[in-house]
Amino acid sequence: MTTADAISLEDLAGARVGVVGAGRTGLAVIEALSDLGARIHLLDTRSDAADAVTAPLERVTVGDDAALADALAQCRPDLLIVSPGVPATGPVLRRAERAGLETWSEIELAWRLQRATRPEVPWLTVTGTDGKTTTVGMLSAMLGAAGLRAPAVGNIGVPTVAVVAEGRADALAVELSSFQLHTTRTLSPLAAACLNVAADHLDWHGGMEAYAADKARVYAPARRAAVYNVADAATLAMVEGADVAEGCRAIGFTLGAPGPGRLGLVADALIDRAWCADRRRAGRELAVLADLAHLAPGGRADRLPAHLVADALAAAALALAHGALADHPGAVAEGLRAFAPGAHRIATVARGGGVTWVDDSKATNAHSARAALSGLPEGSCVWIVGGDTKGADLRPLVAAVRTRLRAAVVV
Ligand code: UMA
Repeated sequence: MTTADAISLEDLAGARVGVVGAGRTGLAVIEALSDLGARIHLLDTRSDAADAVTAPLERVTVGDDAALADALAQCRPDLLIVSPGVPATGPVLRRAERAGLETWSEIELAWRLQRATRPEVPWLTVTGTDGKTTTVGMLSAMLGAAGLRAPAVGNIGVPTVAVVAEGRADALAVELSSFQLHTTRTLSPLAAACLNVAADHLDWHGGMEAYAADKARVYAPARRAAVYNVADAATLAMVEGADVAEGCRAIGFTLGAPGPGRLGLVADALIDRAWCADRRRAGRELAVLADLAHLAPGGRADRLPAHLVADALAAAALALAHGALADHPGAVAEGLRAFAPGAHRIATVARGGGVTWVDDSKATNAHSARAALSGLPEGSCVWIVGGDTKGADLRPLVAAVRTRLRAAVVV
């Protein structure tokens, strides 16, 4: 990839910008570019792409990505903005790289727009193989409990650039996928977290190393906090190798008792020993497991899947980086109580006769699907599951969860 410093936002007026993909991301990008006065060339493999778009643009529709790469060479844009679905190893990005064509993600555009319009609005960013969506939802709820308008945006399904263009948020809780990070260059979040790294999207990135390298981009350059998972050494290694801003702190979260500089769990309490004044000697209680009980099977805090507690600790570590929480000590607990997970994600949809029906048909990988069932007793679950395997081997997952299942409905 090229470095993304040659073109600035001001240069976009009158510039030729190629937009690849007219999904949720591409449509939001087109709208923002149109406001900036760019000349838009939309490239997609679908002929009905962007039918509803009213902004003036030139459409290029071709049969496959190889033809898309050829079309790109013909329209010779000054800048390319790619949708997250466009693979790093595919012909479009390969061709752009060979041609030295500057390439941004929608996130890169959104961040530049943020800096140009309301630079005081901080971003708190979350990546990781599992738990991103839950964590940004919890983070948004905690910031909301402190009185901030802080929507959850990004890979969660809400294009960030659209929310930035509206200009109404006080802070953003941004879920970032490795796809989005791959072509993001100048982002500097207030606080950033990588929750964990397991094999996922290997076909898109071309291997585990490339996938992890894109995930690690989340930390560069974080300004106040780089949050890592104590149980996943790869995330700490990412923080240690990251080019964070001067004064940025590394903060760990753990399901064990936290030492200084960490958030963790002591009995049923979520404890902060990173942000509180007395962190060298003691910690402070942020919330208790009962604040998460509504997320557990049967509403029982003792059946809470461990990964949800980890997500809550990561969200708290990020939220506390925002100064607003200093004046609202109860915001972490209040946010957790207010948090409701999205549909189709580890959602208990029915219960009866000792059987729990769990809808996890939006599980985006085997690892998170496995975590979803960890809190259930043996033989008690009808599991509605689906998604794209994205090159992963599902056999270990099936072996690990089969004893918990009564049946599976595979979508
Ligand atoms: N297209 C091409 N050529 C390509 C790839 C795509 O022409 O090589 C075109 C398709 O024809 C289609 C459009 O691009 O018209 C679709 O673009 P897209 O696949 O990038 O999807 P979007 O609708 O823009 O949705 C994206 C994210 N999708 C992916 O990362 C694949 C959504 O994450 C995200 O919610 C949305 O942006 C808003 O930011 C989904 C996802 O599965 C939920 N993410 C992965 C995950 O969580 O594991 C990373």
